[in-house]
Amino acid sequence: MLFPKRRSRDAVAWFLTFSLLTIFQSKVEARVSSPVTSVLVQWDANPEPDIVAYKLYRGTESGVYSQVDLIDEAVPYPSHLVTDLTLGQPYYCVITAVNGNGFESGFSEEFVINEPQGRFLGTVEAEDGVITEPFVEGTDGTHTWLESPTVAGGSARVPVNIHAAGSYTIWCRVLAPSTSEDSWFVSVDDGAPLTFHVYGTPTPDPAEISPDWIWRPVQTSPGNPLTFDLSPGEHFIEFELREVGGKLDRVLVTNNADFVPSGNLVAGNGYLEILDSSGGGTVSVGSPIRLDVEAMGSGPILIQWYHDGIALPGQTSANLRIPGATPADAGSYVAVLRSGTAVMAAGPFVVEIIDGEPLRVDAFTRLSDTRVEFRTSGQLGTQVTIEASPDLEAWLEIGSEFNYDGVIVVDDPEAAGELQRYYRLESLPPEP
Ligand SMILES: [Ca+2]
Ligand SMILES: [Ca+2]
Repeated sequence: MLFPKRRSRDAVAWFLTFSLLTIFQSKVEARVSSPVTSVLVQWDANPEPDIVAYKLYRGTESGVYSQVDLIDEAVPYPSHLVTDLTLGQPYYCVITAVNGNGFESGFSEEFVINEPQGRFLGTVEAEDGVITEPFVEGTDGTHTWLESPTVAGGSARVPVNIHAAGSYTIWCRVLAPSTSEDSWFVSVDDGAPLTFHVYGTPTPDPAEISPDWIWRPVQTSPGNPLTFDLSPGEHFIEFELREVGGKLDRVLVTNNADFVPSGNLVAGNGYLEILDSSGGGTVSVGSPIRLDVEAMGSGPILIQWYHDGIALPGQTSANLRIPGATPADAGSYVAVLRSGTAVMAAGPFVVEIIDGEPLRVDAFTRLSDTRVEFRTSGQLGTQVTIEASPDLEAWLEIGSEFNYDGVIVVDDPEAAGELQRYYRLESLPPEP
């Protein structure tokens, strides 16, 4: 990656090797009112000998950098912990290098840190909220819930932490065995209270009424969950019991409209689910490799892609993209996902690279010893056999090389002293 030069004799000439950054979300703290996060950014050193510092610019809008961190050292493997980021807020960043004369380079290519990946799901126990009477805790020894056995009312103010801006559905695990104990008032962030009938209507079909604990979304008509636009940070959902007898166990928020909770789901800080993954198969040389994984976690999801067991720098999003495939990109890919205490792997995605162009010799060189070099195009990633002949009649195989990059070198000692020598190359298709 090349960077713009400044028009000054003393200017920093610029990185040749700034590769895109490996980004690790190193820690996540949850404060009551403003959860923050830190991201470790690493980059390749500027190879010039007189670099003394780097600057990392960032802002919440692309191209607009409102904050700058000075990294006052130039080490072989520079890195910087960017702190005080709002959870789930993407930051647009560039890096510059500064030399001993105080000259600063142009900007690196812009990159994004702290970008939320995937879908989010959070659960919280109703009884962990701020409770006012006549709500009281009920328990069967295993589970605990909120109820008002004799008189309606009371409130439970339940905090939820949101890691990514989006449109959220609120699900509740409730026991509502009759139409006279199946409704709550619900408000989000002190908004106007909504009437939440568990079955979506005050007069449900009797067949809908469940004698067991069930998950139901906050809805105003059957099968039409309400959605709430929530920003990253802490929000409050408040419940007030509208009818005596209903029981409220836990609350779940998710920006995955397709998610339907079931059973005794407790997400805690370690819920991670791979929703979908795709990619792999046969890719032509020069075509893009695309591998995708979609996941849902109880917190921010961190992703690292691996190729044959080696972590790929910068491939930390849900969508791996390699713009022009080469034979070296063939192999097995895995995405490792983390959310809170949960770790999961997606894949392996097996990628085979094929080159449909016929093999062609573009240039031929006799090296200073007895070796010969062919510069070829087409059929990258195949095995190529090389035969030699003094007279176009008697052919002898002198080598068989894997064609990684089009340059094929083979030793031909019998060519020494010969005035004429003929060669032919044949590509063998990969084993099926
Ligand atoms: Ca009712
Ligand atoms: Ca509970």
